[in-house]
Amino acid sequence: MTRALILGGTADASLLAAEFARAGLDAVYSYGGRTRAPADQPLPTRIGGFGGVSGLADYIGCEGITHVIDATHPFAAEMSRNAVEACAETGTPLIALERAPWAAAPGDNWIEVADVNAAAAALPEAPAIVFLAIGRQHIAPFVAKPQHTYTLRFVDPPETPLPFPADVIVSRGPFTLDGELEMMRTRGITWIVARNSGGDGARAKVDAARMLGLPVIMISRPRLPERLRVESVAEIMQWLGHRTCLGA
Ligand code: 3Y8
Ligand code: NAP
Repeated sequence: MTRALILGGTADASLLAAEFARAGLDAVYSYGGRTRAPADQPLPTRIGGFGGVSGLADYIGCEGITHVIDATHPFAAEMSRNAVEACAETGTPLIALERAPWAAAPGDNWIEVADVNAAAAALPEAPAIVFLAIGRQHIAPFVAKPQHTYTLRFVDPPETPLPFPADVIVSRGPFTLDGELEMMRTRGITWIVARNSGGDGARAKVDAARMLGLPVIMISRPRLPERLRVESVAEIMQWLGHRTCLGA
């Protein structure tokens, strides 16, 4: 009898949860507890870390989990690594639901960098108006470039003082092209820093940058251990041996 653990926190994970609920499958949806009011899911939901690899392995055993689906964000590297280790330890089948990275299209002006430190280093020396579309957790490296005017975008209002002066937009996405164009034009944005999240939920800023001819410092994804990986909910359901209404 299938009992799945969905490591969630993305739009794709929400689509998967809806399909599980429609199919009446037994599953638990898991958030890391990063945001104040995560979206409700149509499945029993847990919020918070497991306590590393051992905590996740214990959870799998105690909860009788038969399959783990890692539907976390491509930059949630620690969670994904822990899932690979805990599933190997417990002999639990694991699959990742992970959308393809965005690829630069004609007209894009991307500077691809390996991580957020390289992204800060890639900004120009001359003062610029920078939209940091990388959330709240990893903005400290930009302290090194105080000459710029920064706009940040967080899911929740900041609870602690920012490490540098910046204007904060509070919005959880998904974002629209018109909304991104409007924001960039009214703020006179000249540079954008983004993670290569992939998917549609945050793609609009990349399309808006191309339309406005703005450079994007694009942070490449962290390397993850080898694991079975698909890009669609239908492939997950097939993997579980369930036919779906998604035409699989
Ligand atoms: C808690 C769940 C949905 C899901 C929405 C997707 C789309 C919008 C793109 C920008 C970039 C960013 C950020 C982003 C995207 C979707 C999706 C996606 C980027 C929620 C959510 C949780 C989180 C955690 C949050 C991080 C932050 C990152 C904001 C819910 C809304 C910037 C990633 O305050 C914090 O600590 C926030 C932390 C991890 C990265 C960071 O370092 O700040 N996501 N985002 C999940 C959990 O607790 O397990 O609250 O409902 C989910 C979504 N975020 O409902 O359609 O599917 O990718 N999320 C990045 O750099 O790309 C926004 O502003 O343009
Ligand atoms: P991370 O750095 O990879 O994980 C750090 C620790 O947070 C994990 O070791 C685990 O703690 C806990 N954790 C993370 N995701 C969890 C989940 N879904 N359920 C239970 N515990 C979880 O994670 P992150 O990058 O901060 O991402 C946190 C959440 O936000 C994930 O759900 C992710 O899908 C979502 N998200 C992240 C980004 C991003 O840019 N990183 C973007 C959009 C959405 P323990 O070790 O104690 O188990």
